Amino acid sequence: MKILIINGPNINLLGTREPEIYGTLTMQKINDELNTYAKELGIDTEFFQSNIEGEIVDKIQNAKNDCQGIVINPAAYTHTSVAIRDAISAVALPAVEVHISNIHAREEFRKNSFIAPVCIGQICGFGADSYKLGLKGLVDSLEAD
Ligand code: CA2
Repeated sequence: MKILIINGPNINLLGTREPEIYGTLTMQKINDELNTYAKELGIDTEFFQSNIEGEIVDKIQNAKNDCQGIVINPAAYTHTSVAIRDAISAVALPAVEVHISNIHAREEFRKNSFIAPVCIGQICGFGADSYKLGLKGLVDSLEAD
């Protein structure tokens, strides 16, 4: 089983600013820990980060070829992107939306997600652990099918 892990805009800056909201771990450290966890679950992963909406759409479309599911932190595109939502719908791969912060406890504009309705679930508010929790939920769901 191979799962694609997607991170959206500015996630590559994690660990440099706003540690009170996003913690102190860098994206590379989060990915390294998630890769170790994925090995414990017995699955393969591919990591992708982009600050460009169209690149994320292309990556989701291509995932159909060799991945069984997607864990995605769409970052700011969560609240704006019909294109990423449509791409997830189009490929019909199970996806889990994850966020480091609790988007429901922040500004009003962060409470709406264009992506969550086309995902099998959403995990937010558990810091870097949100990725592990999202991956576990996705893998369990795939194995149950
Ligand atoms: O909590 C999350 O995971 C978010 O997806 C993070 C996004 C934000 O736009 C979403 O509403 C919630 C922001 C990504 C990174 O932003 C940084 C800001 C300052 C320093 C480093 C990263």
